[in-house]
Formats: sequence, structure tokens, C-alpha cells
Amino acid sequence: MVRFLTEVPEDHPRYLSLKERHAIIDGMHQKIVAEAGLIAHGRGEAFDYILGEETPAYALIQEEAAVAILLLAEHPVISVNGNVAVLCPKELVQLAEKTSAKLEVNLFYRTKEREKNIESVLKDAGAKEVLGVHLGDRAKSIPEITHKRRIVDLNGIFLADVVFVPLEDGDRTMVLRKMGKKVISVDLNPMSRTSVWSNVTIVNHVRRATREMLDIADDLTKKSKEELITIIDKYDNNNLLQDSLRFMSDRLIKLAQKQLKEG
Ligand code: PTJ
Repeated sequence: MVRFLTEVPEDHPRYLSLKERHAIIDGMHQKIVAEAGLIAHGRGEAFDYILGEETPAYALIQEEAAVAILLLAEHPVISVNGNVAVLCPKELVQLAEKTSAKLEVNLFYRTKEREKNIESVLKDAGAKEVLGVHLGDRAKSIPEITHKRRIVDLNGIFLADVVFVPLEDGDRTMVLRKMGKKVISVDLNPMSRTSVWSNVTIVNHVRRATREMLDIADDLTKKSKEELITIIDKYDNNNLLQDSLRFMSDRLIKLAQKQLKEG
């Protein structure tokens, strides 16, 4: 469990954002989050500010397609890094339960210490099984990747047909696609390599996205296989990425007009 060390005054106008920022900093001190995770979080914050820190309508369509793919998968795996272990561990564990997915720790800045710490965070959040740790003979290597994200679990990402990668750096997404796997990502930056290469890109804050996916999963588990296939067939990731960029640019124009009137 992450110990929250920094007190944030509840009456602060940006309480939630500050609380989250300090959770990431505390997570770094406790060797859960990588140092670069702070920079990645800051980049995400900037994009979320443009979204107005709310889920736009297009993201709900992306999230629905993502859940449909997870529910139809034979071996779905949720890949967990340091940032998401701090931001939404319970949501990830529950999503894994609802979609029969496995949880696997997969790190860019992989150390044994961080692996074990993230495993503990997930177990504290209710996970019964965590792959990607204590690998031994189960360690497999993804071809073409030279950094440590290449190390995957034989029973997890290696075998998976669908991999959910909340918060990612792009090159693995491309290689996973080349290996014939479907990739679902969450990235507030719709222009990142991960966003462009994923089968389904959710352009939303990972905490909001995973929470909403839990409700969507409750809804979609009541649907037939054919209905889930229809959701996926109708889905066009490229169109939705364009919608997300349009949403952001419209927001910026509206903000500029407001500023002009008020200023
Ligand atoms: O824990 P590790 O060792 O696996 O390392 C994880 C990090 C995040 C450091 C590593 O994957 C990394 O360097 O990622 P990047 O290349 O900085 O990409 C992170 C992407 O996530 C950026 O495009 C950010 O805009 C986006 N992002 C950051 N915070 C959020 C986010 N997207 C959704 N929700 C967020 N809260």
C-alpha cells in the first residue's frame, strides 16, 4: 500500500490534482513510481487541464470498445507500471476480475525492488495473482525491444491476445501489434506513438477511464457475444483520435474567447 506522506489542505482549489501529484511523489520515494514517472505525470496533467479534468463524450466510446475487446479476448492481460499502481490499483484489480484478465507488472525502469513493491500494492488492492514478478523460467523476451519492457511473463503478456497498457511508451505497443496482439492504451496525449499505434486508444485520465470501464463492464457482461462484436466492428480508432484532438482545440478556442471577454 502506498503511504501518503504529504498533507494537502482539503480547501485548496486544486485539492484533487495536488493530492494525486503528491501520491505520485510519495510513490516515487517508496520505490513504486520511477523518477521519470513524475515527468510523465506532469505531461498528463497538462493535457488533462485542456480536457477540463472531465471525461469527454468521445472517451466513453473508446472505453466501451476497450471493455468489449477485453471481454471477447481469450487471454487478456492488464500491464501495470509504477504510475498506475499508485493512481488506480483498485480499479485495475476490479477490472481484471470483471473481464477475467490477468495482471502483469511490466516496467520500463525495471528493478527487483519496484517489481515487488508494485506486486504488494496490487495484492493490497485485492489481487490474488500478479504476473511479471519472481519470473524465473517464465521470463520471456519480446523481440525488437532492447529496454527492460521486453521482459514479459510466459503466462501473461507473452501468451496474451489482448494487452491493456494504461500509460505506456510507444515502441512496445508497435511490437505487440506486430506479434499479432490487440493493444488497448490509455494516454492523455492523442499524438503519442502509443496512441497512434493502439487498436483502441482511450484519451482520458487513467483514473477516470478505469473507473468508468468498471461500470461499462457491468453493462457489457449482460450483452451477447454478437452485440460485443458489433460494438468493435463499428469502432474506428483513427476517427476517435481525431475527435479527441478536435475536442481539445475547441476547448482552447473557447478558453481564449472567454479570456478575451474577461480580460
Ligand atoms: O513505471 P515504469 O518504469 O514502467 O515507467 C513508467 C513511465 C510512465 C515513466 C514510462 O512509461 C514513460 O516514460 O512514459 P512516457 O513515455 O512519459 O509516456 C507516458 C504517457 O502517459 C504520456 O503521453 C502522458 O501524456 C500520459 N499520461 C501521463 N499521466 C497520465 C497519462 N495518461 C493518462 N492518465 C494519466 N494520469
